[in-house]
Amino acid sequence: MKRQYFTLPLLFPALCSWAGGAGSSRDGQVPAGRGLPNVIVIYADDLGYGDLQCYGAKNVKTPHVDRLAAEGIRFTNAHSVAATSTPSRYSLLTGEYAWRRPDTDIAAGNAGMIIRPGQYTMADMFHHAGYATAAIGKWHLGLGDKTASQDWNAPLPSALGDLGFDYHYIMAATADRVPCVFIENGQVANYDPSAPIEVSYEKNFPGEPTGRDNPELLYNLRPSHGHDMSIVNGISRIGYMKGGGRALWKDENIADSITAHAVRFMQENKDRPFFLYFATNDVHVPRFPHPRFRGQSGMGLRGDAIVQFDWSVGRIMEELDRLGLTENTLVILSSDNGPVVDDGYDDHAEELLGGHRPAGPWRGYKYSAFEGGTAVPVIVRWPEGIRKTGVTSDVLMSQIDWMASLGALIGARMPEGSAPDSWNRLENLLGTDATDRPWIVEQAANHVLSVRAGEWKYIEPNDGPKMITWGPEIETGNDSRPQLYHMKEAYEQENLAPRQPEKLFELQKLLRMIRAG
Ligand code: NG6
Ligand code: CA
Repeated sequence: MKRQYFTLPLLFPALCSWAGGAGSSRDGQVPAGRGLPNVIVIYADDLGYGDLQCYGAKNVKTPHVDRLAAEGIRFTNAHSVAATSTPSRYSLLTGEYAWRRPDTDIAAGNAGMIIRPGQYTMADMFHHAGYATAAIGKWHLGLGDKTASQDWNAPLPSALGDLGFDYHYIMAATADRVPCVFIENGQVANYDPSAPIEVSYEKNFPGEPTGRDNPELLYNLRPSHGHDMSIVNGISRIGYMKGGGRALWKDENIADSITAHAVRFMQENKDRPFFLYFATNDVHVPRFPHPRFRGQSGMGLRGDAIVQFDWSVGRIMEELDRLGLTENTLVILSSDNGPVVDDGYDDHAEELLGGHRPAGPWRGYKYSAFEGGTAVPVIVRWPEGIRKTGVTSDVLMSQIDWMASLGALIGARMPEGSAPDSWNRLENLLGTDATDRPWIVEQAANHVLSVRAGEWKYIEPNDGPKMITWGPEIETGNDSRPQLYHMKEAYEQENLAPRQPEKLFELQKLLRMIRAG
């Protein structure tokens, strides 16, 4: 497929005269003090299409996200690239489909850096256009030059500085995976020399308690599936770790901590364009929101984590207002994959739903080849650049295109071969063109690919089980027969493959072509 970076008619001509970075308003005049727009990607974890009030959520209030939607565009047919975190994040930040690479599955906390330092990333793109760049929050794309051999007691040989981020304050993987410490600019933040850190995904360290052997040491948030290895803060995790001392995060403070670092980054860079990749831990397991959010949703810990997420969004928006940056900041809010209710801790999420539908109208959840795996909320707000606000768009969209689209926005010059799968769909993002992308690809947890084109969806056949085998009751979308659905109904129900062989053949051919690159 042809790259489309430079084909977009320049919507904001002076803004797109990238050299020098001095931008302009819509009409081409350069108002004093105005420059290229700041860009903030707010990337939630496992937040479902139906989890926000503006997407019809019940039992939880999300006023800040709703304000963002009221002042921007809310997309109703937008997709993450994959149904799990690591491949979605890889694709978002590199513009390359994760399934083109063999090593992009859910990463352990001691995975080596998956994006290679030589790859051109979204952060490189902003950095080279003169932006200050930061990654704050969940990373989950590996650190260090090799898997399992990181020395967490010293600066890591490779980290996000090599990927175009001027600043980072991140969790190596997820809150349910060790090491449970923040990494700031390539080394453990708040490092405690009296408690050296050791990490293994193979065996425990002698004498260290685990959830499996010492359940009496756990808070009442117990594992329901897996998650029975090292205990940190009374919660057992995936993987083993020792040490950490005062560097260990407190689960109830993660949202406060990353939000405070994001706010500080904005303050420090208020006078120059910045790119902030703000990847929240909410609403991934273990859900352990701060006490001030407890009981706020009526849905227990999962709902309260949504309230906490909304608070973080509100805090970022409040700071933009305070700094006078709201008008010229483009905020994109989304999630890395579809929702999951029970994801391995017994937090009563299932029984407390009370009619709430985390995936909205879609079938399936996180991990699934059905739409619920990758159908995610997407909200874009940019007061200075978006004319029609408070509207919805049902344009078919994939996060794979954000790199080239944002590149077009800032007039980036990208090296040949970078972001190979990303197309410039900026006009979709800004609401000036509602033409669907001709097709998008979705990746399920087991690498099964689906393609959406026009009104149709094809899921390739595979012999995997119909339900996830290792835990929660989630439909995988697997079938040994090819599946073809008409997407007029959101919920994939009737497999039309036997009745529509020509359409099936057309989509199979399309997927073969996409795979071949
Ligand atoms: C699974 C974990 C799940 C979650 C997921 C990654 C178990 C039983 N399940 O293996 O809890 O951590 O990996 O989620 O261990 S993701 O959103 O980061 O992809
Ligand atoms: Ca996720």
